Amino acid sequence: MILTSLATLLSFATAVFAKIIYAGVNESGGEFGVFAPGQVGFGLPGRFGQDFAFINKSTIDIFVDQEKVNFFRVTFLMERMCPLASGLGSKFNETYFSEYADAINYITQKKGAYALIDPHNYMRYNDPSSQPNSGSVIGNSSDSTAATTKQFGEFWHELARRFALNPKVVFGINNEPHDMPTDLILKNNQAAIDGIRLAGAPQLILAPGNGFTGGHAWTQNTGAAGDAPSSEFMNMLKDPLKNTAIDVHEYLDIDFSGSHDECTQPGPSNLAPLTAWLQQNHLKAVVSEFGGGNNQNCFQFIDDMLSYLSANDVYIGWAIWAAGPIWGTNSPCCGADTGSLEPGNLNDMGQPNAFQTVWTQAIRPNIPKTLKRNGISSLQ
Ligand SMILES: *[C@@H]1O[C@H](CO)[C@@H](O)[C@H](O)[C@H]1NC(C)=O
Ligand SMILES: *[C@@H]1O[C@H](CO)[C@@H](O)[C@H](O)[C@H]1NC(C)=O
Ligand SMILES: *[C@@H]1O[C@H](CO)[C@@H](O)[C@H](O)[C@H]1NC(C)=O
Ligand SMILES: CC(=O)N[C@H]1CO[C@H](CO)[C@@H](O)[C@@H]1O
Repeated sequence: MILTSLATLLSFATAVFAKIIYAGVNESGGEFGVFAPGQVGFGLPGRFGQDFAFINKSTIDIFVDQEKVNFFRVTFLMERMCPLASGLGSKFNETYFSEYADAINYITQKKGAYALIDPHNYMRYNDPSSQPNSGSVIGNSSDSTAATTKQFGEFWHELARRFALNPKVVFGINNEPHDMPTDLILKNNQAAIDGIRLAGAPQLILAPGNGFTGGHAWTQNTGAAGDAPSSEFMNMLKDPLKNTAIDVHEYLDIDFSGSHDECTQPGPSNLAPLTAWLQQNHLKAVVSEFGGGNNQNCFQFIDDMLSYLSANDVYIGWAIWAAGPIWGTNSPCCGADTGSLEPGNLNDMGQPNAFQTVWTQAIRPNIPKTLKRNGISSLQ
C-alpha cells in the first residue's frame, strides 16, 4: 500500500513537473558574413559554406542520437531569403531557400527533431551590416525605405506555405525586436500569424516582444525611448488555432547580453513577473536563447534557471545559445574562452569548448527524458 501510493505520488509528481517538451540548442551561422564590409566575399548575398552555413549534419546527429535533444533553432537572414532587389515578400532566393530547407528537412525528417525557423533580423529589414541596429524597422510608416507590415505578412505566408505539411517545424516570428513601438511589434506579429494560418500551416508559432525579447524585462519599459512593456500588448495576439506561445531570451550575466563570463542575474527571480503574466493570460513561453560562461557559478545559475522552467508549467521549452558550423574557436556566448557548443571545436585557447564544459555540466543533466518526439508542434 505504501509502495503503491508512493509510486502514484511519484508518477503524479513527474506528470506535474515534466512540462518541458522542447529542449536543445541554437544553430547559428545562416546569418553570418555581413558584419565586415570591405572584405572580399563579405556582405550580401554571401557565399554558402564560406561566409555562412546553417548546420553540420554530423553534429546534429550527435545532439539527437547521443544527447537526446529534440529542438534546434536555425537562424537565417531575411535579406538573403528575400534579396533587396525584390524586397521583403513572397519572392525568395530559391538557392538560399533550398540550402535552408535542406537543413530544416534534415533535422525534422531525417532526425525526427523539431526545428524552430528563426529569421534573425531584430524586426528590421534592408541593411543587416550592423545588426542589431542597422536596417529599417518593419512597418515604420515614417521611413519610406522600410518594408511594410503587409510585406512581412506576405513573407511569412510564403515561408509557412512551403513548410505547411512538415509537422515538426515551429515558426519563430523574428529574433529580438528592440527600440521600436511595442504596438508595432504586436501588429507585425499579428500579420505573421495571419499569414501563416492563411497558408494552411497549423504548427506552433513563437511571438517575441520588445527589449530584445528579454524575459526579465517583459513587464518593463525598454529601450532608449522607454517603449511600453511587452506585457501590455502581447496578450492581444489572436491565433484562430490557439497554437502560439511567447518567445523570450534570458542571459544570466550583468546586462543580460550573454557577453560576460560571470553569471550574476538569477533566472528564477528575474523571470517571476513574466511567469505571473503568462499564468494570468493563460499563455505559454519558450526560452529560445540563454547561456552562461565556463565556470561553476554559471553552471549553478543555468541549473537554477532550467529547474525553474521545469517547475513552472507555463514554460514548454528552451534552447541554449549557440552551436553552429562556422563559429570555429569563436565564442558566441559568455566570455571569450567559453567557445561555442559545436561538438568537435575548441575554444580560443585550444581547450575544450562549451560543448564539453557548459553542456556537460549544466545542460546534459537537465535534458528532460519526456521530450515530445511525435506529432505536430504544439503547446503540449
Ligand atoms: C542567392 O543565394 C545564393 C547563396 O545562397 C547566392 O550565391 C546567390 O548569389 C543569391 N542570389 C541573389 C540574387 O541574391
Ligand atoms: C522611423 O523612421 C523615421 C524616419 O526615418 C526615424 O526617424 C525613426 O527613428 C524610425 N523609427 C524607428 C522606431 O526606427
Ligand atoms: C562536422 O562535424 C564533424 C563532427 O564533429 C567534424 O568531424 C567535421 O569536420 C565537421 N565538418 C565541418 C565542415 O565543419
Ligand atoms: C550571447 C550571444 O551571442 N547572444 C546573442 C544572441 O543572439 C543575438 C542575435 O544574434 C545577439 O544580439 C546576442 O548578442
